[in-house]
Amino acid sequence: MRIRAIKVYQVLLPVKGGAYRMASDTVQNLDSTLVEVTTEDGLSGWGETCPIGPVYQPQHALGARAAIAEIAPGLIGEDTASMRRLAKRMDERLNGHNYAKAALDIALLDLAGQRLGVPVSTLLGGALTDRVPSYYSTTVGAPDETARIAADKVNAGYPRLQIKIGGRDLEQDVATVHKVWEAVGFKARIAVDANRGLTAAAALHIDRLCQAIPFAFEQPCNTMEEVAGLKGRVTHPIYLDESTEDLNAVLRAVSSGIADGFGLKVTRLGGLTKMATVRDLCAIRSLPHSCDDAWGGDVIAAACVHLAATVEPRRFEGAWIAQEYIEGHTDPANPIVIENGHIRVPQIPGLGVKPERSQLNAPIATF
Ligand code: 0XW
Ligand code: MG
Repeated sequence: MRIRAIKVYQVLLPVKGGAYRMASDTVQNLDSTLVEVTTEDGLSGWGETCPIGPVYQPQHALGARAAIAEIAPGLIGEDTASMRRLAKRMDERLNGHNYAKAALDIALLDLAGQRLGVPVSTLLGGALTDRVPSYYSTTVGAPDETARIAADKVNAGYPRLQIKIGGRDLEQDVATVHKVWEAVGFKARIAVDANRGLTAAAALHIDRLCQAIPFAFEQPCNTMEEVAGLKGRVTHPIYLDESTEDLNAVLRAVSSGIADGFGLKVTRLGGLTKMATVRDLCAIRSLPHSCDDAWGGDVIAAACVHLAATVEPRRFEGAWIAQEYIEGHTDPANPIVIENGHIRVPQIPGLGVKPERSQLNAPIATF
């Protein structure tokens, strides 16, 4: 079936509670881009990409929309039967810009699932579970308050926490990690995420001053080279997040042994098809990883959850979705929600979510 139209929508997602603080940036209102790909028989597939502001990573909302404008006209009239041909077509229109191609990849898989009558998880190789664990990610905050929130979230059923540090005094970061550990202990797995914000020296100090606390140290420094320099000098396992800019970066991190695991973003890597390749690469070396995106509503949440369901559970570090930090849903009829720290995998054909028209403004572009 051929593609008849691609519509682009902008959705603003204010942060519940006002602001989400990371070492690299504080965000208040996220700018999400939804794509609706319609085929000649009237079927629609949805995709989404929502970078967490323009500073967290090189990807940003206006860039996504500019890239989609470059790519989309070249997809009109194309047959949706071959995902590989459509990916090639996207690459012929624009070099790079994986995060924009990701929205289209997700929409095309949603279409394929609906057409074949299977959930997207089936297209990704098949689900191993019908309910995936999530994790709670704190904002950079005062040690006592962060520990209180951490304990609450563990009591609410989250099996894993990601504690944000960085962008402030070392003393505060070290105190936060200790207080969280005192509050939750072995009741949850812990990642400590500095979002690129530490110098190698600061990362070495935190590692030493929190020696006995079992956490994964996520993206402590800005570049993969800086993180590689920590290897053998820190005792905590190191996970990469922002440095996984594309499949080549992941391949490099896996093959060189720089990373002990990953915080992965579906859109940064180029969508679910590329994310499935990363999942399989990680499996070869028994590497744990999450399945997240930077931000976004129900469409990107559904995409993360479908892929999450296909990951070997013993290595799965959780699917992070923005639901705890946003009000409302783009699909109030079938929202993706966290219940007891876990998320049910949609069982209906395609992604299992469809933004409700009344929740959307008019398209900002139509191709
Ligand atoms: C916790 N996250 C998945 C949400 C924000 O985008 C930051 C991110 C991370 O792990 O860096
Ligand atoms: Mg991270």
